[in-house]
Amino acid sequence: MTARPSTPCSLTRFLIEEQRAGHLGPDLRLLVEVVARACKSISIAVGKGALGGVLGEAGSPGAASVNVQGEAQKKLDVIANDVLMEANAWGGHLAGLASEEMDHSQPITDFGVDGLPRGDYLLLFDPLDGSSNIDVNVSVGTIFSVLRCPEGVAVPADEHYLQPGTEQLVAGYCVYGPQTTLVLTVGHGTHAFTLDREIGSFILTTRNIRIPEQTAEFAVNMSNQRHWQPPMQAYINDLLAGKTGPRGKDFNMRWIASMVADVHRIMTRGGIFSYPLDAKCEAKGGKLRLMYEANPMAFLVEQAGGAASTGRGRMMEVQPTGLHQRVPVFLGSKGEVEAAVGYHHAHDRAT
Ligand code: P6P
Repeated sequence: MTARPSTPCSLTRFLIEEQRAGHLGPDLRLLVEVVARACKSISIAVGKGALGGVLGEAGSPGAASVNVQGEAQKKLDVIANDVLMEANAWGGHLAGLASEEMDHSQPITDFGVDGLPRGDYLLLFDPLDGSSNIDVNVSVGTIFSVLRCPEGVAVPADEHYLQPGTEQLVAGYCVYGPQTTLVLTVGHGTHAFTLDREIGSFILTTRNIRIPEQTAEFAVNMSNQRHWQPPMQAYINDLLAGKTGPRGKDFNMRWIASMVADVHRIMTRGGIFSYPLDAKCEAKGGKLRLMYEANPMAFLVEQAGGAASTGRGRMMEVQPTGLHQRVPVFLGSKGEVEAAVGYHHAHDRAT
């Protein structure tokens, strides 16, 4: 008998297999499906660009809409946030959700859907990261993280979200680029699913992503160099010295200024991504947000054999103190992250 052609593995089938393997329960599986469906809708909106009237700033002329971060909101920021809110309003899998675009978290009871059961999970997301790139047609993405709602908490408030990254049950991002690709972990490896637009399904394209331990490629915004702390100055100077310096090899640099796109490159071919403390963001604790950017990316990277650090400690062990807390970020190829952390530890020992 000739072997049947292996049918592509859809996200749905993958999640059912993960459920059968005991890696997640039915409610969590359905929550991931809801988020993935929302990402498909966001992908369509992003793909329309100027044709969909979705480019540019949110709000009215002269009265731009600003989010809790103090950043001007793009129309697509608001659209993506609304899509994720609406998708989860009726699902019954959540106890609450939190978004980069909302000042505070929202318990599911605020959604006013009669008889909606309270789920066990807290969903955190950056609905459209890198949105400053939208108007110039550069890849952007959605980042999400799932925590368990603490036992006995009927109506979760911000403090119930303040769990270290090691408590995450699920993390993922969806990058809206030449392909729309969902990268997901439920705690058993990191896997990539590419959207087949003809059938409208995410199809498994890479099972068990492995990030190379070593790299010769770094991603940082070099225009901040004069604002960095001494260990970051020393680290990057040695990368730039290449073969002539202590690292003994030449390095390449990439910076897309869209975290999801930069991280996806690292998932694909290795590298180190960094947004360190600098004199401009030091007072705020950093540029990137811990709960819905750094922690989900850290979970995904660690599950792919990489590492994620604040420069002085494991990212996922940071005890959060605020829903929109910011942190310095080093993530990617494990050997290179360890090298960067080594510069920080050497500096701290010497001072
Ligand atoms: P800069 C996008 O605004 C973002 O939050 C990340 O996606 C990205 O890595 C970073 O900020 C880019 O920051 O200072 O280079 O514009």
